[in-house]
Formats: sequence, structure tokens, C-alpha cells
Amino acid sequence: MQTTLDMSLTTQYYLDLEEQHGAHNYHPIPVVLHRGKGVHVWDVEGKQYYDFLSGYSAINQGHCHPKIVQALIDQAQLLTLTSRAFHSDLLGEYVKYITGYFGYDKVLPMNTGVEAVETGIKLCRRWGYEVKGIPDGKAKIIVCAGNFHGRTSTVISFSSDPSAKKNFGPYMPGFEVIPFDDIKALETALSDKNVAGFLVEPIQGEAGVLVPQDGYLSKAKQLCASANVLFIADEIQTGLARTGRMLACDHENVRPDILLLGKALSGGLLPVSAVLCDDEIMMTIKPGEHGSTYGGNPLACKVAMAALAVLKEENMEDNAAAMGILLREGIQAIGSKHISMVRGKGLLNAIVIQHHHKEAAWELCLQLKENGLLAKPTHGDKIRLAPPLVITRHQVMECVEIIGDSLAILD
Ligand code: IF1
Repeated sequence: MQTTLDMSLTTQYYLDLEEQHGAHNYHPIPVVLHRGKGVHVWDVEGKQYYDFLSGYSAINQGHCHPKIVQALIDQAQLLTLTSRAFHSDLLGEYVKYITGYFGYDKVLPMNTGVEAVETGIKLCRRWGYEVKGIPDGKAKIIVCAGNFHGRTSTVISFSSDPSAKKNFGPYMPGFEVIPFDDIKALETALSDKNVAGFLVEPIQGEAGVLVPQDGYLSKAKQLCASANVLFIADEIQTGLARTGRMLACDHENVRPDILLLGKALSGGLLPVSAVLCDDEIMMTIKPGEHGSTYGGNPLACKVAMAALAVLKEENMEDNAAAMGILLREGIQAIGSKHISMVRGKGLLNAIVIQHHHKEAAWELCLQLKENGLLAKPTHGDKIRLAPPLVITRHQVMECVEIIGDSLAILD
């Protein structure tokens, strides 16, 4: 791993601790963060940065949003966990709030994103057998190549990324992978009567922020509806105002049959995820058939309501849309020969780096860090640019300047 020469002992101390005692399942940018506020984070040496990853879109509302933090503190002093063996006075309030917010009959609360995906898969299969009438054990779910839906053994079974799945088999059957953004392929796959669902990210995040052609989602939803197949939207990364609308599906007026949310549902304070759908689907799961110790805990309920409230109160959808345009235009205007592509929607964006050196994107991220902006490469040559949605016009301009200056190291 490349280390910076001027790195002081303080940073190195923490890097060494992790290196020695933590599993080596990540390769982070060598910065050790201590504090965050809004669009900014500070490292252990007091250096300030713009956060252009936002906890992979969990920090849409900005770091340590005061209203969300206050909700956490208040509830933490009152009641944090009951398990689902008993009721809490927050769960009812929360499920009413979130189902009203998104317009679904019911919600099933979980914790991490991948648990929402797993729950969506189980609900889809249940519905497939008990409502659609698929023969026992035959239910199939269509997914897209290049997907990222999490890390469980079931979910990596239909990953197309060898690093996510190699030597983790045997794999879970029952999934068919088709190309993303390919309506013909979906149409063909849907001709199988045993298909119960189509699971899709409205924009593929991990694949490098791949935005499908206009009309893909609405056409896909239409095809699913006529084939009596559930359209399952993984909005864990794209949802909650990130792309300039509350849901990325809203851009095409698509209402998913099953909606998966996570990440920013807590504004980055704790793992909170949710599965939303109507009764025909949700009521196929009966008491004792699914759940989790922490799912729907009062602390999560209180925090999620605050996190959802501030998205609307501060009109983060519109800001994400406007600042996204400004950011993409700003980067385009740099006119760098090292950027072959700028793409994205709202504040979910990526640049593709073009360079003979295959470590160029990593080197650029190290230079961005030196200049006060944190971002991380994905798949070697892409860099995700996804700041918190509270970023201002002036801050976007300053970040464009940082990116422009940093690109010089690739010359
Ligand atoms: C990691 C990526 C982002 C997700 C979608 C479900 C989940 C995720 C669309 C699972 C999680 C994360 C997890 C994180 C890296 C990250 C990521 F680069 F891998 F693809 F955000 F872009 N659906 N995405 O993006 O949610 O269980 O993690 O709460 O290192 O695994 P989770």
C-alpha cells in the first residue's frame, strides 16, 4: 500500500492498530477521521476535508445532523431496545410515518441494507408460491449483471464480481442474471412462468454509477406488471433524495412493488433498513417466520423519523438535483484529458479516469486528500463523487477547483 511521506505518527498509529488487529477486508484511503459536521470531516491531526463519499450515501443529510443526533440522544436516554417480543411506543408511530411517507400498506423494519435485500427476496418468493402459484421450490428472481446488493452468502451468489464471490460457494440457486439496461433481455427472461421478481438498482452504484437509458425503469416495471412479476427496487444507495428525487424510481414515475431502503434512513447514525410493500405481498409472512433482534428498535424508529423529516424540511431533493448539475458541469468545464466521462444523477456521480497508469485513479484520490477532498476509486478507474446533500453552491465550486488542481498530478 502506498503511504504518504509527510504522514505524522498520529495517523500512522491508528493505521498500524487496524493493520495489526483488524481483518484486512478493506483497502482504505490512508486518512484517519475523528469528527464530522455537514459536508466536512476532520482527521486526527485536525485537517479538514470535504466528504465526497458520504458513507456510501448513508450521510445524505450531512454528518451529525443536529436534529437526527438530538433524536438519538433523547431516545437513548429513554428506551433503546425491546426486541419484538414486546411492543414499544415508537414502532407504531414509525411504521405509520414511513408507510405514509412512501405510500405503501406496510413496512418490515430491518437493520443493514443487505438484510432488507434478503427480506425482499424472501417476501418475493413467498408471494411467488402463495399468491402467484409457482410450483414449490421453482421460484426464480431475475437480477442484473454488475449488481451490488450486499455481502451475505445468498446475495453474493448472484454477484458478477469475482472478488465478491470467489471461494465463498456453494451458491444459492434461483437467480438469473441478465444484462443491466437491456429491455429485450428482461422481456426474454420474463417469459419463464416461474419468475417471481425482478430485483434492480435504479442506478448501479458499485458498477460505477451506471445510469440506465431514460425509460428503462418504466418499461421494465410495465413488463413485470404484465408478466405478474414483482418489481423490486434496491434504493438503498439511490433513495432518500440522493439522485435529486426522493427515490430514483420517481424520475420515471415508477412505483416499485417492493421498495428496499437503508443507509441514509438513519442519516448515518446506526444501521436502519426497511422493506415496504402492500398487503398482498407483506401479509404472506406470518408471526415467527422472519425478523431480527434489532429490527424496528425504538432508537432506530426515532432516528429514522428524524432522518426522513429533515430530508423534506431542508428540501434535499431539489438541492441534490441543482448541485448535481453544477458539479457535473463544473467538472466538464475543467476539460481534463484524464477524465473520459462524467456521469450521474443528482449527487450520485462518478468520473472515469483515462490514463496509461492503472493506479491513476488511486493516485488522484491521494492527491484529492492532500487538497482537502475525500473520495474513493471503484473498479480501478472510476471515482464516485457523492457529497452530502446539504452542500452549497459555493462549496461545489470550491470542490470543482480542488478536483481541477488535483488532476495536475496525472500530467
Ligand atoms: C461495502 C459498494 C456502495 C448497496 C445497495 C445493498 C447494499 C449496498 C445498492 C448493502 C451497500 C455498500 C456496502 C459497502 C460498499 C458499498 C457500496 F461500493 F460496494 F457498492 F455504496 F456503492 N444495496 N453498499 O449499495 O447494504 O448491508 O452494506 O448496509 O463495503 O460492502 P449494507
